[in-house]
Amino acid sequence: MYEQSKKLFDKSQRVIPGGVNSPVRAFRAVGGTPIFFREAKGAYLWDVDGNKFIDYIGSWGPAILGHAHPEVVKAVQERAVKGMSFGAPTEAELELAERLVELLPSIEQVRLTSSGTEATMSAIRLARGFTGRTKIMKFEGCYHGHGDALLVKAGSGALTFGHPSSAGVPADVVANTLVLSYNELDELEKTFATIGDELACVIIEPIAGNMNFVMPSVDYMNSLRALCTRHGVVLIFDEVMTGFRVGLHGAQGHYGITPDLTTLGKVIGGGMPVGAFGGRRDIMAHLAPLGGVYQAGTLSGNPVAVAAGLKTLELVAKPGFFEALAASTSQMVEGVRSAAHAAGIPMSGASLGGMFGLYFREKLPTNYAEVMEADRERFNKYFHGMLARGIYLAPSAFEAGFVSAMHNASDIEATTTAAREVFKTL
Ligand code: HOZ
Repeated sequence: MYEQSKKLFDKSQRVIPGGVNSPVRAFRAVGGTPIFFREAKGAYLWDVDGNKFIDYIGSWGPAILGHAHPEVVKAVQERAVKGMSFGAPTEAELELAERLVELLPSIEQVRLTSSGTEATMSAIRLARGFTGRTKIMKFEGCYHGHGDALLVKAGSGALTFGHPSSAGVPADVVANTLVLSYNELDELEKTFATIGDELACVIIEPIAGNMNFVMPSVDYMNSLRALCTRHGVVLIFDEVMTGFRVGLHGAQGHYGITPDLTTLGKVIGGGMPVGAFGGRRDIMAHLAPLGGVYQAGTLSGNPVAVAAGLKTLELVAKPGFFEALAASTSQMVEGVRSAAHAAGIPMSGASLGGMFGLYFREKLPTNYAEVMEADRERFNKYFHGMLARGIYLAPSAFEAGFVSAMHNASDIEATTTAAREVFKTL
């Protein structure tokens, strides 16, 4: 069934470490051979062996309009023939910046990068430059790209700073990164009471998408905002995943909270490499060339990528877009969850906009420790069962899933039917 993929994977492993350009693609968590894709259109993927799949990864978020949306493709083609990169300002990047400022009122100024990782690294440097403080806080289970200072796991207690979670990251580099439990108010308050005035920033996924999909409580998020304000700490919302995915105004719109800085990526590039960070004007004014915090990029604001992003934002802003997307996403989640229950399998699920999580445990997880309690072995069997029935899910129990505007009622029905069959075998 996957003969060509297997051949390509064997060849790839000779010239690409692990055969992939990003570790989760290697299927290590679920076992088996990664699938090599040939083509994608709308809600569907076709692999090199000719198998067709309904896609619930959507390139890990960007494909909100479905793959190869004709208007996005046209915008890219029209732009590409006029020059692919200038390393100099273009009118299109101004337009994208204006659009982001308009849709996310917390952003007064924004700078474009080429990836979400660059955006989060730069936002942290900026927060440190702005506050003159060194320490930063993040949360267990939140992933903010692979910048050194953020590849850190929790220390032995709330007030112990972290340890590198990757070889090659010196202990010194993460010595100032504090890792707290996600969504645990007591711990947050105690930590702020002790070192709040020493923190440059707190960076958080306001809805976590890298430990599957976890929504913190409203109370927790409001308290986090209030504590940051009281202690002069820059609050960074990492909305690389949630931005223009859970709703037109992101997770910040959902919670009604104004962060000081926001990082973006994925949807704003419409499938091309774009990231961004932006927020309060007084903070952004510390960036070079205005201020002393250096940040740059040859392909930042790349015109072809920006053209894809602008067209995507135009289309997702159409009235009713997110209502329809949210309806099909929750219908799919509900369908799969009920199928599991009917088979006597504990499963919980949640979604917002076009992003969702399903877990093999009775109750929705609220933090990393609870996410870890989900039945991974069962997930792996479920993953392969769904794959064999043409449903392409993230190859890990700890990734959020994504639905596009092109997933129609029969795709959702096919998905729940497949799930019903697979649950009988688990
Ligand atoms: N950062 C993504 C997982 N949360 C994986 C990206 C990729 O493999 O393309």
